[in-house]
Amino acid sequence: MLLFLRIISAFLCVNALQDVALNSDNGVEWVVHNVNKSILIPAKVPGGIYSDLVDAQILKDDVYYKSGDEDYRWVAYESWTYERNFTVPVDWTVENKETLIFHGLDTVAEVILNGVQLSPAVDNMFLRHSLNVKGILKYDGLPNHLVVQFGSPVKTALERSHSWPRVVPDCVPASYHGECHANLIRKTQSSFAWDWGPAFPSSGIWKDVELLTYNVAILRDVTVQTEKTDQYVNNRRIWLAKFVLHLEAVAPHAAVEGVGRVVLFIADAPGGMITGEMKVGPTNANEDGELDVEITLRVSEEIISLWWPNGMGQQTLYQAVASFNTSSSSGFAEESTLKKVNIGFRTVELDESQVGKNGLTFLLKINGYAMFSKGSNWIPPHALPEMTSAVNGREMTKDLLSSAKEVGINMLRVWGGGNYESDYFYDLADKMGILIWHDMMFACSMYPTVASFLDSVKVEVKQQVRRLQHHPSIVIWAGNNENEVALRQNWYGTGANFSSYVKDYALLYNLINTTLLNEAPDAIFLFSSPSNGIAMRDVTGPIADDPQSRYYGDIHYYNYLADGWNPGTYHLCRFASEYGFQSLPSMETLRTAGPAADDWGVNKAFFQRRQHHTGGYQEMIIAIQRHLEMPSNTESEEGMSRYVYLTQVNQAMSLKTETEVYRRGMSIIKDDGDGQFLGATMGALYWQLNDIWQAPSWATLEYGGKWKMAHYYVANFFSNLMVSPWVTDYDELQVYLLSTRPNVEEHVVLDCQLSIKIYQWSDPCLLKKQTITSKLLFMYGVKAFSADLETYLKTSGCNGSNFDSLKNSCFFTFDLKFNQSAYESPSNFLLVGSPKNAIGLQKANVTISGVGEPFKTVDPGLKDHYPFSAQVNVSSDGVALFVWLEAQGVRGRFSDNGFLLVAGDEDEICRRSNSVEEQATMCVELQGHPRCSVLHNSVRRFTGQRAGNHSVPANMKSFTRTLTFYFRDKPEDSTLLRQSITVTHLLS
Ligand code: BMA
Repeated sequence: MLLFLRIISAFLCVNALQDVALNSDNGVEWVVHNVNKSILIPAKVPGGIYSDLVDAQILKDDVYYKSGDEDYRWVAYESWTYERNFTVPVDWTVENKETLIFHGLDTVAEVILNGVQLSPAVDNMFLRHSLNVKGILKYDGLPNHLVVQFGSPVKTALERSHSWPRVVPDCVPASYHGECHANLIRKTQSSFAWDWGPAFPSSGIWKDVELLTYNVAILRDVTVQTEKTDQYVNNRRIWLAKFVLHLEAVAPHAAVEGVGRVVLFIADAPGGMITGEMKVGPTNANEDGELDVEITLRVSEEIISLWWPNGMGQQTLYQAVASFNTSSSSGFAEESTLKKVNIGFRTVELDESQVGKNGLTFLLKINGYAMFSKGSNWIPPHALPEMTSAVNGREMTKDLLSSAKEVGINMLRVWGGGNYESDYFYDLADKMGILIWHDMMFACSMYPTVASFLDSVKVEVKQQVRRLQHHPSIVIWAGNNENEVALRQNWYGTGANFSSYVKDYALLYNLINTTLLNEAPDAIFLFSSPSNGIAMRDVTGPIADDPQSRYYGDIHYYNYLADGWNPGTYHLCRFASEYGFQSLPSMETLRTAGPAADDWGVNKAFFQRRQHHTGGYQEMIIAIQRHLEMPSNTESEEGMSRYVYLTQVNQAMSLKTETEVYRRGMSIIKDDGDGQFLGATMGALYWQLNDIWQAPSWATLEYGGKWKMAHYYVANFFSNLMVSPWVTDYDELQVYLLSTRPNVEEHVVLDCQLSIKIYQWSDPCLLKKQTITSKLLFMYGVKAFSADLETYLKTSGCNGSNFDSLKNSCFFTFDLKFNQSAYESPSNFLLVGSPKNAIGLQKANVTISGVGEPFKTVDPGLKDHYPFSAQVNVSSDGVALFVWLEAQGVRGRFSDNGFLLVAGDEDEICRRSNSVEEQATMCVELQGHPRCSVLHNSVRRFTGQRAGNHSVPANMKSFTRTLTFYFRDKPEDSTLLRQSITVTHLLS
């Protein structure tokens, strides 16, 4: 629990380093009360006021239940005081430093010990506060009384809006049902509400508290830069691991004497480790009481493996233990502190090279290899910060990150309106190979530049970067979310004072930039997302002419009015760091929010309140109507359930379409006619991975972790090798074979067979198949096939008197088989017409035909997350589209979902030979099957019978696909899954 471990050299010696936790799990009770003490209840530390009030049943339900966000808002307007008594058992008094350390206080507070107000002031939840208690702390078992008085965060922000210069926007849009002036307080910006989340402006001691006394200096943080050199020993390249041990001395300019050590455990090194040591002093700390000890280790490449992102190689981590021992010649007993970090050897570059007349690439290279960043955006997984901590948020964090890894995500952007996450989060990202693009916590706002605010931000950046820098997963830092584009495009009415806002903008983000680079000289820092990148900042200054330029840096792209299923809606860019579509979470998840029977309906107050994006429901309805049949009634539980399903189909299809545009864009360089080149797209991070509560949002994972349909689609469109078909705006069918595998492997060219299969909506059996032999190139895309769509449909046997009806009669599936057996890619499909216009699209009977007994999952990649699995058969007698299986009440997921179900070549329903006689006989058997109607004449000719008079054997009518269900928990009852699965498809 403590941030560092302690070794007391002269144990039981007084006058030495001591620390003790003051959390509630250490045997002493905290209480919390409001001002007049009408509420006085036990409290948890670390924790938060909403959780305390729920535990004490002052708030009757989970905060997300029904209208909790509205009913419980009073909590945010109160001032809350946390108190406890404690004793210090032995005489701890030391000559020098006695501090009370709060690792996180949310947010504006006064801390009072034994009646004395401690300093410095506390007003930033992202800071660790070390408060001097020397002369105030009582020893020898005497009672100490500790009080933390939080001011209402909402009122504090409001008060600052009166006393500080105005900084827009004043409030979040009314549709968020939020609070005002979040930008004036250093607190999770989305805690005052967002377009996907509720306002729960919390108060509390949300991280650990400890009491620490020492005489000379402690080791606070360790940063490490791994650097690949051009030096060789025995022909093997040398890496440097440059450690900086950040010491906190007892006082500014205090003299420090001692020894810093680093032990890096590498199994193949002689003795299993490499060590380094640095003698210090006596040396004086700086004016902040800090002293850095640098220790550089030389590591031959021979004994290490590189760290790679997910999908590019292994994530090899090495443990380093850094320690600092003060020397007894300083006049005090030795004090020793140590810290463990896992490090990885990898290089990161952001390649911004010239493309065309004006334009730069924006591509990450890891270990020298270009990578396509595939990922999403991370928001706080809960509105209450205490729920996301390393202790309470472990299970949730692991579940969400595992779900990201399983679908091929190799990068997450920790979005700037949320939090700096727990150490646990970044440890997992390191282990899973999920690169982190880290925004600093500023979003969708202008920010103050009053001195106290800037001072606090400087400390925030320094502390957070020192805490996080060693993680190999963190590769990019950005100053904020969308503040540059907001300023350039006058989102918040900054136009009239543009130059003064630009000045303030530069002041804040230059400060952040300098502070970051001071701590992490090799860090990649972007002022904002989106931005034109680093190189262009030298040209355009802090605010680019067009931060959304498609020729530079990253873009955010949203277009809710255009057709999301049409690739022509999207534009090539260098890197899309945000794009997305709303959908609703499952009925099962929505039910946990407690809607009453008459709350169901998108126009009902209950669901209106949860939709914070103005016009969101209507936008989804319009999008659905373009391609699917919208239920006439959304104002009932049944209507909502259909609407939920359709919103998820629309989100999945739109995200698939847009992401495939970016993936094909990797290998496209297209002259836009102006001498500038579009394309060379090297990243797609969709908005957003996870949800904060049960509400409509852009997330692909629901609150609680359940996969929406779109998340199953992510697994396909982020697969390393894939086939990507599309129709150009001049009606050419093009099929790309795409690879995001780096060229590090044995093969750079794979021989493969592309099968293009054409089906009619009226028939689950193949109409025509064409197989093409092609090559697939690693880290590239090749156009393997193109044809005029109209001609292709006609010559394939699709029916239709005009192009539109041709497009609506047939659809395509695509398979890729590799000669090299180690490689595989998922199938893909292409709907050239809209399902609702499809000619002959019929109602298929889709059933769950068998659910097997659960067995232990053996796949090494999945067994930690899903210990058990079971087989599930899905049968259909016709084409079924967007087949959606749900296991209600059982946590887990299917191996595939939301899929297109057609018969395979081998299915009996399609058993045919070239002989017309056999076809005719088959049709007699398959009476009623649509395919047979066209063969009636042949049937009569060869059998002398009318096709309609024969019965069909049951087993010939349908075809079956087997899926796996992966359980999150060990199944208690094997019948539960069987009973819980429901199936929905387009026309069911
Ligand atoms: C982006 C994000 C968020 C927002 C999302 C959806 O611009 O940065 O601010 O939630 O759009 O509107």
